[in-house]
Parts: sequence; structure tokens; C-alpha cells
Amino acid sequence: MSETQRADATVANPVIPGFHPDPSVCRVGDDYYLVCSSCEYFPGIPVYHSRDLVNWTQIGNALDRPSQLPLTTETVSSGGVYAPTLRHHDGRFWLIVTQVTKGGGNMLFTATDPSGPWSDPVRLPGVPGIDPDLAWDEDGTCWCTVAGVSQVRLDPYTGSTFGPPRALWSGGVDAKAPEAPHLYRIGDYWYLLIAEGGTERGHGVSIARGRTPSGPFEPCPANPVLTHRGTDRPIQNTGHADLVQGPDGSWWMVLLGVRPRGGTPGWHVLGRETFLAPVEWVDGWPVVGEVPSDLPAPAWPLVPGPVEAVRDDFDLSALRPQWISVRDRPAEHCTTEERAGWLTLRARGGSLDEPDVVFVGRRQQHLTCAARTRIDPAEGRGGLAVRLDEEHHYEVEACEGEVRLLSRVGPQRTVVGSQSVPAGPVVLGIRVAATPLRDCRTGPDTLTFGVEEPDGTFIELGALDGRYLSTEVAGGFTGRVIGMYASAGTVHFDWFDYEPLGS
Ligand code: 6LW
Repeated sequence: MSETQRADATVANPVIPGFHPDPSVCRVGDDYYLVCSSCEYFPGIPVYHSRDLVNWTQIGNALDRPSQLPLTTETVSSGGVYAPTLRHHDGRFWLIVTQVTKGGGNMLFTATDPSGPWSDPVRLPGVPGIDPDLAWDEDGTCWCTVAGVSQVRLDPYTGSTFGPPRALWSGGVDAKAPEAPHLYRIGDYWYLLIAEGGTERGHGVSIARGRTPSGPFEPCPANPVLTHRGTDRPIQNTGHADLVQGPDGSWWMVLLGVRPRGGTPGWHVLGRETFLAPVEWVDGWPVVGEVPSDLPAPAWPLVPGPVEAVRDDFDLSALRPQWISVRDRPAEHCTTEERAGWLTLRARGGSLDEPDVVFVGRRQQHLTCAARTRIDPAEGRGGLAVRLDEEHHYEVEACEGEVRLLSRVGPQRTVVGSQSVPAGPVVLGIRVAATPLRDCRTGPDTLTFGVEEPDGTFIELGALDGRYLSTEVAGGFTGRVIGMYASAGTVHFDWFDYEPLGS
């Protein structure tokens, strides 16, 4: 433990806030790598690195070329790529995911450096279903286990499977959605960890063990080993876990959870986030306590990564890895090379209501935060948006001489307010303020949109209830993404600021 880290110290959970569901983690020596689902966003499958399991830095996106992730407008929101498993075996990293859009299926990628490049996909037509896992036994046989839960033997180099998938174990009697399997050899047993109950409030984690990787499996008498269902805890929907050992040999679980706020039924707006929980082994079974918001600090020194700058000035030829787009990002529609130091977006279809919108955003990662951008709309129309999907977004949009606040909720599109502005670049802003956790008369947060005067004065165009940009209203598997878009012609963005404010 470092001098600055006291025994009673805590660290904040989630360890990776914002839309980072279905975490899968692997350890290579002193380094940890973690990947998450990315659904309809491109590039896909964010890759994180840590030395301490607590501080994570994004080092890339595994699927960053159309040959790996060809997401067309047929990919519905919350479609795309789900539930990766990341493992290190035989000197390389292995990533297996499901592309749920027609023509997709399960795919395997490899890399020697997890920050990339990752290979083109090896397709797995013999692997059914979603949530694929990879495990190798002592003879080097590779087992691929999927939701349901079933398993097939796989040649990971060619994608060939041997025999039909075999049912293994489906969790509790009548349990909904046995999924997210991960298989591990720990001590004398093979452990099969699964999620059950669905990814909503009933979510949980169960485990079974057997003497071989293909069973038979004996369920843990204390299943589910983790769930927050039916509790008043601030973190809900806990499930879809992966196990890992800390630097000192202690055991930990990464898992997804959500942070609902406001009145009934509680709305979560950041999507499913990645949490960490300590694990003890008792009589050969893992025991996981409550997943707390303030996690007891691990017993080893923490190694914070670089602090993310508030401002991106778009001064690099490539966009930083946190920037994601809806389905694709062709250079002719998005570039920092057309006007040096600016991000240029060229509209393709139309507004954020369309599946082919040209949008570049980052996950909203803090319950209370602010975002600003300076836009030059002289050749088009575009703005600053908070997006959940095509039917749930708020945006402040500029065209020459005017800015407007627009809201799209379900089938309804509303112009909430407008303001004349002088010709030329303008600064647009969004402030997101979470409501107090136990305030049962409100939504989860309020989003205030406006435009800045040249002296920095914020002119408010409207304040909107955040519940309409929540998963409980919109449905789906993602979370809010805040960013810039073009809805007509070409627009240029000088910079983008994202500032966490106190959460
Ligand atoms: C994923 C499933 C799940 O396939 O959510 O929480 C789905 N669990 O395992 C999509 O992210």
C-alpha cells in the first residue's frame, strides 16, 4: 500500500462510468485489459488498460475498420456488437463477440497488442446465439460457451466447430435469460459463471462447478452469488460479470450495474456501467458482497492514468479513441484534415432522427457535467446533441443567424426555443444536473441548453427533464452519448469541452 493510501481508503465505483456494459477482463502479468459492448456505435468494442483494476484508461477500440465492423443502416439502435469476451492465450489476445444484425453472428479477432491493430474477423457459423466465451483446457482444446447455456468445441484459428452445441446448465429453475457465460479453471474445478434474470432490475450472477470444462456442473448452493434485485441499493441491475485476480492474488469481479435516480420507477441515463467488487472464496465457492458506490481500496498501490483533458482541440489527424459515431465514420463525412485544428462534419441524410446521421460523440460519464462546442455553421447546419437513440435525443442546433433547441421523444419532435445570433461561429452549451438521489418527485436529471454570448454569458434556451433520455423510457442496451452532428451541408467545430462537475 502506498503512503497516501490508507487502510480505510475507498475508491469510487463504477470504475468505468458511462455506457460500458458487459465487461470482460483479462490479466497479463502486471497489466489488466478490459472490453465492453458498443452496440450500434463505430468504432466498436472499447479497450481499456489498468495496472490496479481501479484506474482504467481507454487505449483503443478493437473494431475500428469497416472490414471488422460493417454496420449499415440496417443495424437498429442497440443492435450491432454485444457482450465480448477478452482472453490472453498462446502469446496473443483473443476477442470473441456477437454481431446481432442480420448477416453478422459470432466473430473472433486476435491481436498481439490490445491497443491494436486487431485482425479481420474469423467467422463462427457453428457457434449459435449470443454472449460467446472462450476457454482453453490443459490439452489446448478451445471451448466456446454461449448464452442458453450451451457449448461447442472450436478451432479458434479457422473458426471450425466440432459437433453440435451441447446444453450445459441454465441457472436457477425458470430463471429468465441465462447468459453471459464465462468458464474458468480455478484450483481443482472448472467454474461456469453466468448471468440470469435479464439485464434489468432482476439481474444476477450465478455459478456452477464441475471437474471438466464441459461438466457435469453442480450449482452453487448460495446462488445467485450476486444480485441487487428487490433492494433499495443505489446500484441496480448488477450482473454480467467476469472474474479476475488482483496483483496480490485476491479475487475480484467486474460486472455491469446502473444508477437509477428520481421517482418511480427510477431512471438510469448513463447506460450500464462497469463496476468492481471484491470476491472471497469459501468452501470452493465465490462469495460477493454488496457492490458499493465507495469500494474499499485494494491493498496494492493505485496507479492513476492520465487525467482526461476537458478540451479536445481537434489538433490530431486521428480522433481520440473516446469519440464514437453512429454505425460508421467515413472520412468524407468526418475529418480533422480539411480545416486544420477543426473537426469538419459533412451531412449525409438529415437530422439525428435518421439512421445515417453524421455524429461524433463521447459517452456521458458523469451524472452532473457540462459540454460546450464552438461551431461554424456558415456552410450548413449542425449542433451539439445528447443522444440515446434516433427517437430520444435533445440538441441545440445552429444555422447562420439562429440557434434552436430541439427535442425528439418517441414520435414527437418539438422546437423548444430559439434565439437569433450574429453570423459566424457560436459556442453552444449543455449542462446536465443530477437530481438528489432520494428526491422522489423528479426525473433523474435536468438538461439545460443554451448559447454563449461573446463575453461568455450563457443564454438559456430551455431546461428539459432527463427521464426522456433514459433507458427506462427509450429501452435498449446503450446510454447517453454527447456530441456534435451535421444535419445539412458542412459544419466545422473548433473545439469540444466535456467537464465532469462533482459526481
Ligand atoms: C448482452 C447480454 C446482456 O448480450 O446484455 O447484460 C446484452 N447482459 O448478455 C447486450 O449488451
